[in-house]
Amino acid sequence: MIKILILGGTTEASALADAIAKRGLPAIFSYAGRVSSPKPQPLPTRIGGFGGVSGLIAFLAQEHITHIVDATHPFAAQMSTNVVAAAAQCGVKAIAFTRPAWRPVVGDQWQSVASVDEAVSALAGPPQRVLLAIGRMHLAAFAAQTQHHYVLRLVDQPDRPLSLADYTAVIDRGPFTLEGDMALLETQRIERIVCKNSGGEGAASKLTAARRLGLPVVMIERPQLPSRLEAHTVDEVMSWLGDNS
Ligand code: 3Y8
Ligand code: NAP
Repeated sequence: MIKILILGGTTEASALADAIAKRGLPAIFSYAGRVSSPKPQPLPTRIGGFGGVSGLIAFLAQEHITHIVDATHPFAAQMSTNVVAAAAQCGVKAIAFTRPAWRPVVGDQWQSVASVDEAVSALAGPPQRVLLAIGRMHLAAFAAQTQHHYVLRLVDQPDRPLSLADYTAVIDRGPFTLEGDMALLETQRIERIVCKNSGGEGAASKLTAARRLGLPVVMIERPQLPSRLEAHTVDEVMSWLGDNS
């Protein structure tokens, strides 16, 4: 009897959860517990880490999971690495549901960097108003470039002081719109954007807005992931589930 574990936290994961709920397949949706009130899903939902690879393997056994769909974000490298290790050890079938990286088009002024630390070094230079659209987890590194005024886009109101000196926090969750991002860049007088190459639609509007306003973007490229079976559409995942159930 098929039973699916969806590792979520992305637009793609939510779209898949809808399709699986409509098909009436037994499934559990999983969040890491990064934000205070994650989007409700039409499936039984668990929140929090599993406790590394061994914790994940124990969960798969106790819930009789037959298929894992890793629909986490391209930067959720630890979770995706744990999925590959757990599936190999316990024989549960696994697939990643991910989206292609963004590519620059004519008019884009991107500086590609390999990591958050390289993004910090790229900000050396005279004071600017910089939009940090990378969420909350990696902000501390930017305290090394104290000369800038940072505009931060966060999902939740910070519950403790941030380690940056000079910042404005904008509390908002995606998916974002072009008009919303144009307004943000203009009202906050943004001169430069730092973001992750997440791909997908939910975070892409700031790139279109930056192109229109002629703003440079420091683009943090994706971390390396272990090789794995990948799908890019809900239909591909649903047929993989059908073919393998
Ligand atoms: C907790 C669960 C859906 C999913 C929606 C997508 C789109 C909107 C755009 C900017 C970029 C950023 C951030 C972002 C986007 C979607 C997607 C996406 C980027 C939620 C969610 C969870 C998270 C975790 C959160 C991180 C942060 C990253 C904000 C839900 C809303 C910057 C990534 O405060 C924190 O600790 C936030 C942490 C990981 C990255 C970071 O390093 O801080 N996402 N985001 C998931 C969990 O607990 O398991 O409530 O929906 C989901 C979404 N955020 O169903 O429609 O698919 O990517 N999320 C990035 O891409 O750069 C914002 O501001 O322009
Ligand atoms: P990560 O660094 O790869 O994972 C760190 C640990 O968090 C994992 O080892 C695991 O803990 C736990 N975890 C991650 N995703 C989980 C999930 N869906 N369900 C249960 N536990 C999970 O992950 P992250 O970058 O912190 O991302 C956390 C969540 O936010 C994911 O759901 C991801 O899809 C979502 N998200 C992340 C980003 C981003 O920029 N990183 C953007 C949008 C959404 P254990 O080892 O204890 O099992």
